[in-house]
Amino acid sequence: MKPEVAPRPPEPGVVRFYDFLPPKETFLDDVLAGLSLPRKSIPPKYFYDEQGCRLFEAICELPEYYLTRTEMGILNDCAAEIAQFVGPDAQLIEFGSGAQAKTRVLIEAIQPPLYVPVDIAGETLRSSSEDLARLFPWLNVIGICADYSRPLVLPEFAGVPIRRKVVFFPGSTVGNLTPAEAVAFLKHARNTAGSGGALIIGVDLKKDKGLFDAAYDDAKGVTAQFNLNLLHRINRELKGDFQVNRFRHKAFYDPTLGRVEMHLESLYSQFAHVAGRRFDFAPGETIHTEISCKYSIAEFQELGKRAGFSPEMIWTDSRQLFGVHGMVAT
Ligand code: AVJ
Repeated sequence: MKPEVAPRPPEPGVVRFYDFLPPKETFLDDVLAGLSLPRKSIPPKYFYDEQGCRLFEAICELPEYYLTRTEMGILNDCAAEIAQFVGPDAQLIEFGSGAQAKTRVLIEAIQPPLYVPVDIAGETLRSSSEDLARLFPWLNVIGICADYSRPLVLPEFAGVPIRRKVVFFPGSTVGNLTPAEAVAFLKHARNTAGSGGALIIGVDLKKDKGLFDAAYDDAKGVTAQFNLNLLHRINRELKGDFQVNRFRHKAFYDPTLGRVEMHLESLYSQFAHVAGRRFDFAPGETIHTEISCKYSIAEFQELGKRAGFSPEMIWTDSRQLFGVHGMVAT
Protein backbone atom coordinates (compact mmCIF):
# COMPACT_ATOMS: atom_id res chain seq x y z
CA MET A 1 0.00 0.00 0.00
CA LYS A 2 1.51 3.31 -1.03
CA PRO A 3 -0.14 6.66 -0.41
CA GLU A 4 0.41 8.83 -3.46
CA VAL A 5 1.37 12.06 -1.71
CA ALA A 6 4.02 13.00 0.83
CA PRO A 7 1.80 15.09 3.05
CA ARG A 8 2.98 17.78 5.39
CA PRO A 9 2.31 16.98 9.00
CA PRO A 10 -0.47 18.90 10.68
CA GLU A 11 0.17 21.63 13.22
CA PRO A 12 1.76 20.20 16.35
CA GLY A 13 -0.89 18.99 18.72
CA VAL A 14 -3.30 18.28 15.88
CA VAL A 15 -3.95 14.70 14.95
CA ARG A 16 -4.16 13.55 11.35
CA PHE A 17 -5.38 10.13 10.28
CA TYR A 18 -4.82 7.85 7.35
CA ASP A 19 -7.07 4.87 6.98
CA PHE A 20 -5.73 1.74 5.28
CA LEU A 21 -8.00 -0.61 7.14
CA PRO A 22 -8.73 -3.86 5.33
CA PRO A 23 -12.40 -4.21 4.44
CA LYS A 24 -14.76 -6.28 6.55
CA GLU A 25 -14.65 -9.01 3.88
CA THR A 26 -11.14 -9.81 5.04
CA PHE A 27 -12.46 -10.70 8.50
CA LEU A 28 -15.15 -12.87 6.92
CA ASP A 29 -12.70 -14.59 4.57
CA ASP A 30 -10.24 -15.28 7.38
CA VAL A 31 -12.95 -16.69 9.65
CA LEU A 32 -14.43 -18.92 6.92
CA ALA A 33 -10.98 -20.15 5.91
CA GLY A 34 -9.90 -20.75 9.52
CA LEU A 35 -13.06 -22.67 10.44
CA SER A 36 -12.66 -24.85 7.32
CA LEU A 37 -9.23 -26.14 8.37
CA PRO A 38 -8.96 -29.66 9.81
CA ARG A 39 -7.68 -27.93 12.95
CA LYS A 40 -9.84 -24.85 13.23
CA SER A 41 -8.16 -21.54 13.97
CA ILE A 42 -8.80 -17.79 13.78
CA PRO A 43 -6.00 -15.16 13.80
CA PRO A 44 -5.65 -13.30 17.13
CA LYS A 45 -5.71 -9.86 15.52
CA TYR A 46 -9.52 -10.24 15.37
CA PHE A 47 -9.78 -10.10 19.16
CA TYR A 48 -9.50 -6.34 19.01
CA ASP A 49 -12.88 -4.85 18.26
CA GLU A 50 -13.96 -2.12 20.70
CA GLN A 51 -15.14 -4.62 23.29
CA GLY A 52 -11.97 -6.69 22.80
CA CYS A 53 -9.77 -3.63 23.33
CA ARG A 54 -11.64 -2.88 26.57
CA LEU A 55 -11.24 -6.47 27.77
CA PHE A 56 -7.55 -6.48 26.89
CA GLU A 57 -7.08 -3.32 28.94
CA ALA A 58 -8.82 -5.09 31.84
CA ILE A 59 -6.42 -8.04 31.40
CA CYS A 60 -3.49 -5.65 31.74
CA GLU A 61 -4.78 -4.66 35.20
CA LEU A 62 -5.07 -8.24 36.47
CA PRO A 63 -2.72 -9.37 39.25
CA GLU A 64 -1.83 -12.52 37.25
CA TYR A 65 -1.02 -10.68 34.02
CA TYR A 66 2.46 -9.42 34.91
CA LEU A 67 3.51 -8.50 31.34
CA THR A 68 2.16 -4.95 31.00
CA ARG A 69 3.07 -3.87 34.50
CA THR A 70 6.57 -5.32 34.25
CA GLU A 71 7.29 -3.78 30.86
CA MET A 72 5.99 -0.44 32.11
CA GLY A 73 8.37 -0.67 35.09
CA ILE A 74 11.30 -1.41 32.78
CA LEU A 75 10.48 1.54 30.51
CA ASN A 76 10.19 3.83 33.53
CA ASP A 77 13.40 2.63 35.12
CA CYS A 78 15.42 2.66 31.90
CA ALA A 79 13.88 5.71 30.22
CA ALA A 80 17.11 7.73 30.26
CA GLU A 81 19.15 4.87 28.80
CA ILE A 82 16.53 4.22 26.14
CA ALA A 83 16.56 7.91 25.20
CA GLN A 84 20.34 7.77 24.90
CA PHE A 85 20.10 4.69 22.68
CA VAL A 86 17.57 6.42 20.41
CA GLY A 87 19.23 9.83 20.23
CA PRO A 88 17.62 13.15 19.25
CA ASP A 89 15.19 13.94 16.41
CA ALA A 90 13.74 10.48 16.02
CA GLN A 91 10.53 9.63 14.25
CA LEU A 92 8.76 7.25 16.59
CA ILE A 93 6.61 4.64 14.85
CA GLU A 94 4.49 2.42 17.05
CA PHE A 95 2.89 -0.81 15.86
CA GLY A 96 -0.31 -1.55 17.77
CA SER A 97 -0.63 1.59 19.82
CA GLY A 98 -3.63 0.47 21.91
CA ALA A 99 -3.71 2.13 25.32
CA GLN A 100 -0.84 4.56 25.56
CA ALA A 101 0.67 4.43 29.04
CA LYS A 102 3.95 2.97 27.71
CA THR A 103 4.00 5.40 24.82
CA ARG A 104 3.77 8.32 27.19
CA VAL A 105 6.85 7.22 29.06
CA LEU A 106 8.78 6.78 25.84
CA ILE A 107 7.67 10.09 24.32
CA GLU A 108 8.55 11.93 27.49
CA ALA A 109 12.00 10.33 27.50
CA ILE A 110 12.99 10.64 23.86
CA GLN A 111 10.98 13.77 22.91
CA PRO A 112 10.49 12.79 19.27
CA PRO A 113 9.27 15.51 16.91
CA LEU A 114 6.97 13.06 15.14
CA TYR A 115 4.92 10.14 16.45
CA VAL A 116 3.22 7.73 14.03
CA PRO A 117 0.99 5.12 15.71
CA VAL A 118 -0.25 2.27 13.51
CA ASP A 119 -3.21 0.25 14.75
CA ILE A 120 -5.99 -1.93 13.38
CA ALA A 121 -8.43 -0.68 16.04
CA GLY A 122 -9.54 2.64 14.57
CA GLU A 123 -11.59 4.06 17.44
CA THR A 124 -8.98 3.26 20.07
CA LEU A 125 -6.25 4.70 17.84
CA ARG A 126 -8.18 7.91 17.35
CA SER A 127 -8.98 8.56 21.00
CA SER A 128 -5.53 7.62 22.30
CA SER A 129 -3.81 9.76 19.64
CA GLU A 130 -5.96 12.73 20.58
CA ASP A 131 -5.11 12.23 24.25
CA LEU A 132 -1.40 12.18 23.42
CA ALA A 133 -1.61 15.27 21.24
CA ARG A 134 -3.29 17.08 24.11
CA LEU A 135 -0.71 15.86 26.60
CA PHE A 136 2.29 16.80 24.42
CA PRO A 137 1.27 19.97 22.55
CA TRP A 138 4.67 20.13 20.75
CA LEU A 139 4.23 16.66 19.23
CA ASN A 140 3.16 15.91 15.65
CA VAL A 141 0.85 12.90 15.78
CA ILE A 142 -0.10 11.06 12.61
CA GLY A 143 -2.33 8.05 13.17
CA ILE A 144 -2.32 5.25 10.63
CA CYS A 145 -5.27 2.90 10.84
CA ALA A 146 -3.91 -0.27 9.26
CA ASP A 147 -3.12 -3.93 9.77
CA TYR A 148 0.60 -3.70 10.53
CA SER A 149 1.04 -7.45 10.11
CA ARG A 150 0.85 -6.83 6.35
CA PRO A 151 3.69 -5.00 4.62
CA LEU A 152 2.82 -1.32 4.73
CA VAL A 153 4.76 1.56 3.25
CA LEU A 154 4.31 4.53 5.54
CA PRO A 155 4.06 7.97 4.01
CA GLU A 156 7.12 10.20 4.38
CA PHE A 157 6.35 13.45 6.11
CA ALA A 158 7.98 16.59 4.81
CA GLY A 159 8.72 19.46 7.13
CA VAL A 160 9.82 17.60 10.26
CA PRO A 161 13.60 17.10 10.53
CA ILE A 162 14.24 13.43 11.28
CA ARG A 163 17.58 11.78 12.04
CA ARG A 164 16.39 8.23 12.37
CA LYS A 165 13.25 6.17 12.50
CA VAL A 166 12.54 4.10 15.57
CA VAL A 167 9.96 1.34 15.55
CA PHE A 168 8.40 0.66 18.96
CA PHE A 169 6.63 -2.67 19.32
CA PRO A 170 5.82 -3.26 22.98
CA GLY A 171 3.73 -5.77 24.87
CA SER A 172 5.29 -8.98 23.55
CA THR A 173 2.80 -8.86 20.71
CA VAL A 174 5.53 -10.37 18.51
CA GLY A 175 4.76 -13.56 20.48
CA ASN A 176 1.55 -13.92 18.49
CA LEU A 177 3.73 -15.01 15.56
CA THR A 178 5.62 -18.26 15.12
CA PRO A 179 9.41 -17.78 15.17
CA ALA A 180 9.53 -17.99 11.35
CA GLU A 181 6.71 -15.44 11.02
CA ALA A 182 8.46 -13.26 13.61
CA VAL A 183 11.58 -13.12 11.43
CA ALA A 184 9.48 -12.06 8.43
CA PHE A 185 7.75 -9.43 10.56
CA LEU A 186 11.10 -8.17 11.90
CA LYS A 187 12.35 -7.81 8.32
CA HIS A 188 9.31 -5.67 7.60
CA ALA A 189 10.03 -3.59 10.73
CA ARG A 190 13.63 -3.30 9.55
CA ASN A 191 12.49 -1.94 6.19
CA THR A 192 10.17 0.51 7.92
CA ALA A 193 13.01 1.74 10.14
CA GLY A 194 15.51 1.85 7.25
CA SER A 195 19.28 1.52 7.47
CA GLY A 196 20.53 2.90 10.79
CA GLY A 197 17.00 2.93 12.15
CA ALA A 198 16.20 1.25 15.43
CA LEU A 199 13.75 -1.17 16.96
CA ILE A 200 12.59 -1.18 20.56
CA ILE A 201 10.65 -4.34 21.15
CA GLY A 202 9.17 -5.88 24.30
CA VAL A 203 9.40 -9.66 24.57
CA ASP A 204 8.10 -11.90 27.33
CA LEU A 205 10.87 -14.14 28.70
CA LYS A 206 10.76 -17.91 29.14
CA LYS A 207 9.98 -18.90 32.72
CA ASP A 208 8.08 -21.37 34.93
CA LYS A 209 4.90 -22.83 33.47
CA GLY A 210 2.87 -21.88 36.56
CA LEU A 211 3.17 -18.14 35.98
CA PHE A 212 2.06 -18.49 32.35
CA ASP A 213 -0.92 -20.69 33.12
CA ALA A 214 -2.16 -18.16 35.69
CA ALA A 215 -1.50 -15.14 33.45
CA TYR A 216 -3.56 -16.61 30.59
CA ASP A 217 -6.36 -18.14 32.68
CA ASP A 218 -7.01 -15.61 35.41
CA ALA A 219 -9.20 -16.18 38.45
CA LYS A 220 -11.74 -13.50 37.50
CA GLY A 221 -12.22 -14.97 34.04
CA VAL A 222 -11.40 -11.78 32.15
CA THR A 223 -9.12 -13.62 29.72
CA ALA A 224 -11.92 -16.12 29.16
CA GLN A 225 -14.25 -13.23 28.26
CA PHE A 226 -11.59 -11.79 25.97
CA ASN A 227 -11.24 -15.10 24.13
CA LEU A 228 -15.00 -15.77 23.95
CA ASN A 229 -15.63 -12.23 22.68
CA LEU A 230 -14.29 -13.44 19.34
CA LEU A 231 -17.42 -15.61 18.95
CA HIS A 232 -19.64 -12.69 19.99
CA ARG A 233 -17.86 -10.54 17.42
CA ILE A 234 -18.48 -13.13 14.70
CA ASN A 235 -22.14 -13.21 15.72
CA ARG A 236 -22.33 -9.40 15.63
CA GLU A 237 -20.41 -8.69 12.46
CA LEU A 238 -20.61 -11.80 10.31
CA LYS A 239 -24.15 -13.02 10.90
CA GLY A 240 -22.93 -15.83 13.12
CA ASP A 241 -25.11 -17.89 15.44
CA PHE A 242 -22.55 -19.31 17.87
CA GLN A 243 -24.03 -20.27 21.22
CA VAL A 244 -21.16 -18.78 23.11
CA ASN A 245 -21.99 -20.43 26.44
CA ARG A 246 -21.50 -23.83 24.78
CA PHE A 247 -17.78 -23.06 24.38
CA ARG A 248 -15.12 -22.61 27.03
CA HIS A 249 -11.82 -20.77 27.26
CA LYS A 250 -8.76 -22.99 27.37
CA ALA A 251 -5.17 -21.75 27.81
CA PHE A 252 -1.92 -23.52 28.68
CA TYR A 253 1.84 -23.17 28.33
CA ASP A 254 3.58 -25.77 26.19
CA PRO A 255 7.20 -25.85 27.40
CA THR A 256 8.37 -27.87 24.37
CA LEU A 257 7.17 -25.23 21.91
CA GLY A 258 7.91 -22.41 24.37
CA ARG A 259 4.51 -20.87 23.90
CA VAL A 260 1.11 -20.31 25.45
CA GLU A 261 -1.83 -21.49 23.38
CA MET A 262 -5.37 -20.23 23.69
CA HIS A 263 -8.31 -22.17 22.35
CA LEU A 264 -12.10 -22.05 22.37
CA GLU A 265 -13.25 -25.53 23.23
CA SER A 266 -16.63 -26.89 22.18
CA LEU A 267 -18.37 -28.38 25.21
CA TYR A 268 -20.81 -30.45 23.13
CA SER A 269 -21.42 -31.85 19.71
CA GLN A 270 -22.88 -28.82 17.97
CA PHE A 271 -22.82 -26.66 14.91
CA ALA A 272 -22.87 -22.96 14.13
CA HIS A 273 -23.35 -20.86 11.01
CA VAL A 274 -21.25 -17.98 9.76
CA ALA A 275 -22.62 -16.01 6.84
CA GLY A 276 -24.86 -18.94 5.95
CA ARG A 277 -22.15 -21.61 6.09
CA ARG A 278 -22.38 -24.42 8.59
CA PHE A 279 -19.48 -25.56 10.79
CA ASP A 280 -19.61 -28.70 12.94
CA PHE A 281 -17.90 -29.18 16.27
CA ALA A 282 -17.20 -32.43 18.09
CA PRO A 283 -17.17 -32.33 21.91
CA GLY A 284 -13.69 -31.23 22.97
CA GLU A 285 -12.81 -29.90 19.54
CA THR A 286 -11.20 -26.47 19.65
CA ILE A 287 -10.76 -23.32 17.63
CA HIS A 288 -7.15 -22.29 18.10
CA THR A 289 -7.23 -18.52 18.68
CA GLU A 290 -3.76 -17.47 19.81
CA ILE A 291 -0.16 -18.42 20.33
CA SER A 292 2.02 -16.36 22.60
CA CYS A 293 5.64 -17.39 22.05
CA LYS A 294 8.20 -16.82 24.79
CA TYR A 295 11.91 -16.27 24.16
CA SER A 296 15.12 -16.20 26.17
CA ILE A 297 17.18 -13.07 25.52
CA ALA A 298 19.62 -14.98 23.29
CA GLU A 299 16.83 -16.67 21.32
CA PHE A 300 15.20 -13.38 20.45
CA GLN A 301 18.50 -11.71 19.60
CA GLU A 302 19.08 -14.54 17.13
CA LEU A 303 15.72 -13.79 15.43
CA GLY A 304 16.71 -10.12 15.24
CA LYS A 305 20.02 -10.95 13.57
CA ARG A 306 18.28 -13.12 10.99
CA ALA A 307 16.10 -10.11 10.12
CA GLY A 308 19.00 -7.70 9.63
CA PHE A 309 19.25 -6.16 13.09
CA SER A 310 22.21 -5.86 15.36
CA PRO A 311 21.03 -6.47 18.94
CA GLU A 312 22.64 -3.78 21.07
CA MET A 313 20.69 -3.30 24.30
CA ILE A 314 18.56 -5.39 26.61
CA TRP A 315 16.60 -3.87 29.44
CA THR A 316 14.94 -6.18 31.92
CA ASP A 317 13.37 -6.29 35.40
CA SER A 318 14.96 -7.63 38.57
CA ARG A 319 12.96 -10.88 38.37
CA GLN A 320 13.87 -11.42 34.70
CA LEU A 321 10.23 -11.76 33.74
CA PHE A 322 10.29 -9.54 30.67
CA GLY A 323 12.85 -8.09 28.26
CA VAL A 324 12.92 -4.91 26.18
CA HIS A 325 15.41 -5.21 23.32
CA GLY A 326 17.13 -2.31 21.59
CA MET A 327 18.32 -3.25 18.09
CA VAL A 328 19.81 -1.30 15.20
CA ALA A 329 19.04 -1.99 11.54
CA THR A 330 22.26 -2.90 9.76
C1 AVJ B 1 -1.19 -8.56 23.38
C2 AVJ B 1 -0.55 -10.55 22.25
C3 AVJ B 1 0.84 -9.64 23.94
O1 AVJ B 1 -0.20 -12.73 24.20
O2 AVJ B 1 0.00 -11.88 26.16
C4 AVJ B 1 -3.41 -11.54 26.73
C5 AVJ B 1 -2.66 -11.01 24.32
N1 AVJ B 1 -3.91 -12.97 25.23
N2 AVJ B 1 -4.06 -12.54 27.33
C6 AVJ B 1 -0.43 -11.85 25.02
C7 AVJ B 1 -3.31 -11.80 25.40
C8 AVJ B 1 -4.36 -13.41 26.40
C9 AVJ B 1 -1.25 -10.63 24.62
N3 AVJ B 1 -0.58 -9.87 23.54
